[in-house]
Amino acid sequence: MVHCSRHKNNGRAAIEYHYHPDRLNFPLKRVGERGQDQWEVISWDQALDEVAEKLNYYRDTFGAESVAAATGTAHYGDYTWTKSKFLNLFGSPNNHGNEAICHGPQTKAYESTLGWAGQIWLTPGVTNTLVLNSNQRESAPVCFAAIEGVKASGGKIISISPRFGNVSMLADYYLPVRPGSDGALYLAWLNVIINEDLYDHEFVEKWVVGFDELKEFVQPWTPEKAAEICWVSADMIRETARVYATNQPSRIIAMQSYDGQAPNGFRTLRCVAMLEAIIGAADNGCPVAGPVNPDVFEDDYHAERNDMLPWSQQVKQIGGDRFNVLGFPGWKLLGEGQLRRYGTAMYTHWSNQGHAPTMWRQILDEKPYPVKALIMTGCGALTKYSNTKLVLEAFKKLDLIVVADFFPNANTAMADYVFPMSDWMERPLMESYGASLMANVACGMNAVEPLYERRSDYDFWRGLGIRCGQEEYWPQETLIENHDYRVKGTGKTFEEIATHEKCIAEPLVHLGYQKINPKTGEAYGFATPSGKAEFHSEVLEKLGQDPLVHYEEPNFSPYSTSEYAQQYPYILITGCRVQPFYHSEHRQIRALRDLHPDPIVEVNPETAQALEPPLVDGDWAWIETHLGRIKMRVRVSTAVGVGIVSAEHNWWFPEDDPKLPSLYGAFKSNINVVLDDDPDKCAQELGGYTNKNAMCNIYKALV
Ligand SMILES: Nc1nc2c(c(=O)[nH]1)N[C@H]1C(S)=C(S)[C@@H](COP(=O)(O)OP(=O)(O)OC[C@H]3O[C@@H](n4cnc5c(=O)[nH]c(N)nc54)[C@H](O)[C@@H]3O)O[C@H]1N2
Ligand SMILES: Nc1nc2c(c(=O)[nH]1)N[C@H]1C(S)=C(S)[C@@H](COP(=O)(O)OP(=O)(O)OC[C@H]3O[C@@H](n4cnc5c(=O)[nH]c(N)nc54)[C@H](O)[C@@H]3O)O[C@H]1N2
Ligand SMILES: [Mo]
Repeated sequence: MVHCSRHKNNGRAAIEYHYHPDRLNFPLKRVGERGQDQWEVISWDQALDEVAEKLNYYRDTFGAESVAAATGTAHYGDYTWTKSKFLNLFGSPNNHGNEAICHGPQTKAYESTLGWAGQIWLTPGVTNTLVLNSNQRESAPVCFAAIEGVKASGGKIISISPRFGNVSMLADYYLPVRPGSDGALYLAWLNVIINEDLYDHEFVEKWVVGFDELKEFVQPWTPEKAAEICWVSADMIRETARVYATNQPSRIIAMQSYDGQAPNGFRTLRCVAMLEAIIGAADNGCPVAGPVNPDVFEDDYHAERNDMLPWSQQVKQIGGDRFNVLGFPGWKLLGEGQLRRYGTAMYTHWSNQGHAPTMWRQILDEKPYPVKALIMTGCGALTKYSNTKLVLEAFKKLDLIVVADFFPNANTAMADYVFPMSDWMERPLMESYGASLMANVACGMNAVEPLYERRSDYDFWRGLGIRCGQEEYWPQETLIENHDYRVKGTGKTFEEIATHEKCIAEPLVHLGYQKINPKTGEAYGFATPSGKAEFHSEVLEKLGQDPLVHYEEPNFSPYSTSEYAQQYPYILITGCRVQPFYHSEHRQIRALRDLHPDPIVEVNPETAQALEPPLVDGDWAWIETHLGRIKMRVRVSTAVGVGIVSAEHNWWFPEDDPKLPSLYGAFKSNINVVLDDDPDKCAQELGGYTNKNAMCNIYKALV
């Protein structure tokens, strides 16, 4: 329900997916050299026994922190908290994922400002003005339908994006912002809304900490100043700020366009949270959903057993001390207010991660301690992370790589053990986003029993857990028994909910911060340390981060690195979603691949014409940065502005050679091969690396 393409509603493709001849059906153990595609089929018991024996050995010899896990976006609710629970009980703080560049910056920006994650999806019927990037029809079709609803009922749509996409077509205002510069634009919106007195005085006086400081800070940020930085006219900035503030209720839904920006993503999203607050929209029109009541549902925060990992291990988290808003320090400080207000906090899976780019480097130099094993469930490390060749070098150095997945891919090709996972038709699903972005838990029964030896992520982590001394903590033998246990507070079984309501939903409470807590007789307030909306954030200050906001010129930009820009003159945005695919997935599903056979790079006609030789539609082109080059197929399109290049992400070719150095063509067309992840250039707060505002060269590929 959350990421709409995740459950692949295309019926024809679902059947193909389920019975696909390439599916992983049995556990595999590597027999030849790593990366040579030589395997032995073994039983689950043997595979789990052998992996657990090695993990126990690493823990006893090098410390539990020498075992790390990495995951990606959540498909199935049971792979998120199970991994965190295993790690917490095992003693390792090293949980890695995408949150430095996925929704982490947004989540943390809202948490630090308003106490809980902002909703990234649109609730139908509550909006007059919508501010969006441009691609929801591909990335979030349900949200797109709601956007169309807003439009149909006379609402205003402001699309801010360097790429004119399906949302821009509906827009009343289209702002072709320079990639990576949205922060400057929003500072100018704050300037206009404050100076033209368009803000909610009562809210600001009663509920905001740091308003005067912000007011002073944004004074130099006139629309004229922002216009020079953002490439959007001052008049347009002024007019859209007024529309946003006056044509209420208003929402800003930015999604990965800001999350994927370094160094500004987090700060830009702090501006967004402050804008929602000063116009009086905080917790109104539901940007702050809050969690599902933990008395009714055992949420992920509790299921993860975060109480079990001692501080002495937490401090060993890789990159957690440096990129501390996403690491343990920030998670714990933000959690204090949340526990007070809601009785629960954001779960670690998404909200507390180590820094993957730092981990690859630590695997190679073993400082300050060695990392021996990496377990990946739901993680395309060799497709999704920037600087992918470095990731491969790190893989080669690891003693043990374990991958649980549905299909063979570059990661399984480099693994020592591969576990076959059950798909969404075979697994009783409980999507517990109640612990993060939305106040509901979606439930659905499996349609069929798993084929062959496919099992769930719950089975995988529980299987390892009971072999690593955690038996007493995993009492429910099956996933469905565990679901029953977690929904016990509703007085129903999981199957009853999954068959009838299909959801455990909290009634949405508007202006919940104003409601009186019967236990104290005082208003609940926000889940921040002060109980107010914190423009000056106490948590950020304690973490040594900027407690307010500021804007920095991106590391790679026509302005900040003029020498680099001469060699790599085009601004590169990446990862604009396309409907048949979910990140690296579905390239082997004929029904879907036929819709979109090649990796596409979009180039403006003027840019394409000016190249020597010129690029025409259907050409293959090299995209090059200081890290090398990859090849994609050209679409000449006015959707992107002159000088901007938009490349798809996470491409590989299941039809290619599985062995090294090819690894299913993982280095041929994946834009991440040429994107930088240097920790010194990462965003200070969460360690985000840039995949929305890099620089590149592009030229015709003659072969
Ligand atoms: N089909 C499909 N759907 C998906 C996914 C998928 O892989 N496939 N992935 C899911 C996941 S995990 C995520 S995080 C979401 C992401 O969801 P979205 O954020 O909607 O992702 P994109 O499609 O990348 O859209 C980003 C938009 O931002 C624009 N953009 C790029 N750079 C900038 C910039 O600097 N400023 C501004 N203002 N705009 C910019 C791009 O032109 C693009 O239109 O999608 C989810 N949905
Ligand atoms: N250049 C660039 N790179 C990007 C992005 C971008 O916009 N531009 N977007 C980034 C973002 S926002 C994200 S979220 C990441 C996505 O990164 P990932 O989520 O890691 O996506 P994939 O690379 O598709 O790898 C996921 C793997 O997990 C498997 N899998 C899926 N669900 C499950 C499950 O429930 N259990 C198990 N065991 N396996 C499962 C899939 O088959 C697949 O092989 O990519 C990031 N990378
Ligand atoms: Mo994401």
